[in-house]
Amino acid sequence: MSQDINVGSHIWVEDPELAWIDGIVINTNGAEAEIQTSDVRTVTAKLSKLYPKDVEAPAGGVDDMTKLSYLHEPAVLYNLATRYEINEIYTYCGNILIAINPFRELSHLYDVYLMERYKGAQLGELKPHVFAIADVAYRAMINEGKSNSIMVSGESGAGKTETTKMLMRYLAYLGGHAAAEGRTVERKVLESNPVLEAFGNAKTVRNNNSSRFGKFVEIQFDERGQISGAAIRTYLLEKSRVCQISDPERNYHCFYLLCAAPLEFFKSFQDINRYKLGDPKSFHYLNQSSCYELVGVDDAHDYLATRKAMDIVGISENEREAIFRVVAAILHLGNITFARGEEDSSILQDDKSKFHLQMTAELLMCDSQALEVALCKRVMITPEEIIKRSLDPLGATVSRDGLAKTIYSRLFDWLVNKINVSIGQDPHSKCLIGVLDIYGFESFKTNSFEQFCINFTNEKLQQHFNQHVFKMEQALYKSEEIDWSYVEFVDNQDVLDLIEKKPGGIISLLDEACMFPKSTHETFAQKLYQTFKDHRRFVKPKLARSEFTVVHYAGEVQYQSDQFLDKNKDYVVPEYQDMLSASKCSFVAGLFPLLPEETAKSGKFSSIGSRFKLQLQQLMDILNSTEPHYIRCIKPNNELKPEIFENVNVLQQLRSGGVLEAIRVKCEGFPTHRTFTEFLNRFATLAPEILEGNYEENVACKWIMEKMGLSRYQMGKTKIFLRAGHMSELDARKAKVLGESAIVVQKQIRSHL
Ligand code: AD9
Ligand code: MG
Repeated sequence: MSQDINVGSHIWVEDPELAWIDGIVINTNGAEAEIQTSDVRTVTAKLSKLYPKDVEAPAGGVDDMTKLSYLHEPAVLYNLATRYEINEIYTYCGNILIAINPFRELSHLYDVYLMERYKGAQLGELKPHVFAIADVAYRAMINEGKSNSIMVSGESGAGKTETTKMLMRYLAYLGGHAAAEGRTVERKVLESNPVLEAFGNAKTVRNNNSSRFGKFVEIQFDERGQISGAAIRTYLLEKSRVCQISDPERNYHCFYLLCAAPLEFFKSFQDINRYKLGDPKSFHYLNQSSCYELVGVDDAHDYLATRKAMDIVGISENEREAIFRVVAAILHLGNITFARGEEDSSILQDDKSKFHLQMTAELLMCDSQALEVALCKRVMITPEEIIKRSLDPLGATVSRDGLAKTIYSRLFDWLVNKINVSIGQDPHSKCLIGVLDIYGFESFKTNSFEQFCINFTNEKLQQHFNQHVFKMEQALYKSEEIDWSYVEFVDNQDVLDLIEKKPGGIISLLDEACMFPKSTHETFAQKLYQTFKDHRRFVKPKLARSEFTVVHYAGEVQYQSDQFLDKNKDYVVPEYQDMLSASKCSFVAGLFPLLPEETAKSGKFSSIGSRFKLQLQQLMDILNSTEPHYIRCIKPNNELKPEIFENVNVLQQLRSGGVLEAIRVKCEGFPTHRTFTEFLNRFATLAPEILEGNYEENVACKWIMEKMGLSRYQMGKTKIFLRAGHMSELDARKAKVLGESAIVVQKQIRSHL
């Protein structure tokens, strides 16, 4: 870059606060330049670190990064910031959509009128939009008979879930049964969102409506392009939130909804007295934080809305009643406290605890005596004998929380399953569009097993993105022998090996540790230190006894291993299992189906990490069989407020989402390629004369491009490679030619009549 920069040049220079700031070079001295910045400071910087600024850039920015005259980091950032300022929250980068959270209602952006406009429009013809991406996926599916997927990613609060809902709404609009009323498939698909949000979302410091689970919605279509079924898969619900929250976060929305349930509604069902709820402040699972209400959210209203949505997705009145009864039971369960009994045993602390125990048992319709014993005692099976051991108060509390988490996660799984059964799968569907809304990369002060799994997911998705955008492009260019200077990118296969290789990866070692009774998190960490001491993606932090650092594609993350073993064990205490499967409420009993004798007795632990790895592999298999589309959501600030665009923050997200790398590849490369035959089938109308001559296919392709005045394309061995913008230009010209010939035909017909 630097050779074009002289005194008077408009440039971008690095800035610790703004990431980049524009300025004018006022002096140069060898390899250094003196710059006057636009906020009137004088700074010096290396010439090689400066980037030219496009002074003729359009005032409102460009809607596709590939249209930028200078394509570099500051230009990309400035373009996004400029657009954000005028509420243009969507920008393309080739065919990747970047969506910046407006943190304000932009309802005009999502109305039916706009949906109609995007229907069938070419990508780039209208302003960038989520509808446009959904439309491309839908058209590609219809025209090519191939499944598509749309992957929405970004950090917490970036807008993934909102974006996903827009995508689903648009797909329901395209593939809906216009004339039909009532519980259509698409209506059920859409109404599954508020239901899952009520039970799987919570306020966190990063997002007032944070999804605490990952979600892949597979929408199936029939041969006419109508929605014929759907399947929702969810990943790793954050169970710990049920019994542990920190200020100013909240527990899952459903708890507050139920506490706020309108009285008159309850009276008609005579439930209020049975639930004994009322003030959320009186429940331990809710009062660990001082946040109970959300600004702009009316829990009572949402309670009714959730029940209505539950009805639409096919959850019966009896089931709804049972679901909220279980939710209430969990709140009461959390209020049972223990005191020290004889020796190391524990007893219920006071009358209040007795009352809550009674309430829990009543609501779960199980035996209160059995519940008390199950909470305070544990049966140990050794090869020699069966021992009944008392738990101390701390042990009983841990046991209580374990029960709450198990019941809640079974309830959530039940909801997902019920919704799937109710929507129904179409066994004849050949095409689907998958929409993925999954947690983005996380790096906090303390990172535990959850962050480990989340970041593992992101490594997998990043590899998919890499493979798609980079490897496939490059392999193709290579095989077609076209002129292409290779773009470097960091592959992350080595991190994936570190995490998931079997045997020997972190997950395998964790499973081994969980199976060995004497393991502690410290022995587990020692094993990691030994095994990976020379791995370039693994670091043992100085003075660490049980922490370990993984060098992820998006940065280093230090994990605290102390809860890894516990969190990896998916194990339901047999006493709980027996007690709940004997519940007089068929719904509760159904959440705990009796296990085959051997599984129950073997006490073999099931590994959450390994199961998650398998689930993720299945997800990747589906994604790999589809044509992918990517939406990268960006959170412009951590205050969750409109009009604030934090450069450094945004840049970090562009980097960790692979956007900056993709920009380089997309723009330096050839975003569109077609075989000569495909190209001629599509565009021969632009040069009818070639049909008369006996041209080689590649010559004919060239002819068309030259006739249209397009250059900088490349001819491969079997394909023509187009630069960004070529395809839409050709399509537009074709549409014009076809329009003109249609008018001629119409005129001829009219003159005949
Ligand atoms: V998390 O990983 O589940 O914690 P998401 O899903 O990325 O996160 P979400 O979609 O929930 O974020 O968006 C956060 C909030 O931003 C929403 O509750 C809205 O208040 C706001 N938001 C996001 N996208 C839009 C939008 N397109 N228009 C208006 C939006 N507001
Ligand atoms: Mg979300």
